[in-house]
Amino acid sequence: MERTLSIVKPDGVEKGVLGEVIKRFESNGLRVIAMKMVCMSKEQAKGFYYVHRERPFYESLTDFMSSGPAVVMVLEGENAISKNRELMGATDYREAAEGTIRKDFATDIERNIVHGSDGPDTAAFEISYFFNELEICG
Ligand code: IDP
Ligand code: MG
Repeated sequence: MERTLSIVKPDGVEKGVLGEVIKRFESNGLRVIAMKMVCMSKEQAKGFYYVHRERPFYESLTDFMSSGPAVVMVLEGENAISKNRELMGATDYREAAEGTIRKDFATDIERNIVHGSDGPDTAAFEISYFFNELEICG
């Protein structure tokens, strides 16, 4: 069993695809073991995406992530990290495989509906960024 952090980003909440995204997780062996809606400040978004601080899109990305409500979740399942990445699709929706969340709902490389941890270390950091142990029902 593995855990990963998922975020339905502000564009996903705005577009009303929250339920559809969760449905895809649940029907593909990923269980939601923690969930809440958050309105990140610019500073909180910058802390979350600190790894990207040198990238040209850092300012714009953190403006976007702090622009409205997002839903953060801990998903648990077998190979949860790679399974979630597979369901999400490529970062750029134009390169995402058919049937993936980004292919189906994203219309912009930055506003791409979902976030998912990319490895065990980032999953541990990202889960602890939003949740304490009491909030995780694993
Ligand atoms: P990922 O979300 O698929 O793991 P990362 O490379 O970790 O992709 O990038 C984090 C986020 O930054 C992306 O999900 C997207 O919102 C944004 N992003 C990545 N590359 C670009 C870009 O070239 N232009 C604008 N935004 C980008
Ligand atoms: Mg990433």
